[in-house]
Amino acid sequence: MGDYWDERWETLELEEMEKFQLLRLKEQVKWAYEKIPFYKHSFDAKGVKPADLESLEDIKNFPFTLKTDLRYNYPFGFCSVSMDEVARIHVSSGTTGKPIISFYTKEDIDQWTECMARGLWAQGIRPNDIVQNTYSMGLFTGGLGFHQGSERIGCAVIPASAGITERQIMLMEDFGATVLFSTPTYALTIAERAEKLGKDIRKFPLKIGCFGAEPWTVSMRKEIEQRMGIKAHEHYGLTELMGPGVSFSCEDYKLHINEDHIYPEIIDPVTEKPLPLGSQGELVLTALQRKAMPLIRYRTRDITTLRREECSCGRRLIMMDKVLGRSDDMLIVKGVNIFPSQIEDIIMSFSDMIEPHYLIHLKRKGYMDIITVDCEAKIDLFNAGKEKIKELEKSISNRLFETIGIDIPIRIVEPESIIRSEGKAKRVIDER
Ligand code: DLL
Repeated sequence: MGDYWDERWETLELEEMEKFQLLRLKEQVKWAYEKIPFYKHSFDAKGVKPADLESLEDIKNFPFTLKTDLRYNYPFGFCSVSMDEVARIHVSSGTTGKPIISFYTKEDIDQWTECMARGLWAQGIRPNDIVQNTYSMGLFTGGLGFHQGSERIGCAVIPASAGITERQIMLMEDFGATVLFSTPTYALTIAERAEKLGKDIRKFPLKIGCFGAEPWTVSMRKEIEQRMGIKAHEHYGLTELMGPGVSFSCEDYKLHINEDHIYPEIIDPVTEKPLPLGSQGELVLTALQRKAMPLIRYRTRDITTLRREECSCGRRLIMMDKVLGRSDDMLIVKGVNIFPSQIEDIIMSFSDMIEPHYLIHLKRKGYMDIITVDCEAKIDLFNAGKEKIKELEKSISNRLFETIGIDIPIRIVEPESIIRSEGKAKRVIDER
């Protein structure tokens, strides 16, 4: 197996990959059209038939699938097999309206497991590893997705699930966990609690972290690596397209998409027109091998860029940039588009004085948008007094102005006053 879990697929020549993708796309559009009334209606309304798909380019003529389409067809509208064949149902973590459902046959779970194992293997995880899985174990796809993948590799898995941070640290220390699965923000929560308990995680056997489920910047990755003494890897995915396992970072931190399972496109989120490789836009995904829930051109709302470049890891799988954020998380303040991750990037450059925890507040005064960002002082800064704090608030704010172009006042708050996350962090309070 060497460096690859599945060398054939991970290093397949582009021409071969595209042949395979076309074959699978043809099957999937046909399956979706025949089995799911939503697709019959939406294809008919757009005047396309499965037989019209003759080349990969032709997928661009097919209609998109939106999150709202999944909601309107809740609960069984997107399930294409009978319940006898359904082996599992996952539900997304969304907080408004009906949840998003994902159906799996036994084979779907097997393929998902393979996608996970492939990514974990690329990140250096091997059968002798002891992995602590703090992704929530239940309806959320993170818990079971990572569980299955690491079990398939043959690791010793601790299915800790989320929360009870002191117990996490105890388990990590007592069992000598070598790998941690968590959201990036929960990793920071664990690191901070360990420091409070007088334990140095850098001296634990922990060597790899597999993080995902929320946007995080390269500076945040470096902060985690430094505080935990590990290599911080990444996984990207979404419930609708099976869960984690859509893409994974390789040894060179490049995110490779499992494109033999998922066909990616980038579109302009406003005009909905396809964009060429190298352009930033919304990621649109089509499942290539799923049986229980085919999804055609699903609009993820995630903003990224696709790249087909040579990678030092040797994989030929297409690459995507780190997700900048979701188009629906984009803040429009005083007419300027901002992603929380852009603010994070700047805050993190002051990490010698402030903690990597922040909260963005938005209010409206008359017609004016008011934005402020709370950042948490490190204890030394807090003890250094008001003058020093004011000075730093000004410096961060100036840096934000230089980069983003609007005035963003910073409020430095007391240590430990920003709520800590055990899963996906809430970064924005929008009261407009
Ligand atoms: O978060 C699946 C997952 C679990 C991925 C564990 C990675 C690790 P959902 O709850 O359906 O599924 O949320 C999916 O989370 O559309 C992105 O907006 C965001 N997201 C997931 N991974 C990343 C990442 C899981 N690495 C939504 N970077 C997606 C940025 C991410 N955003």
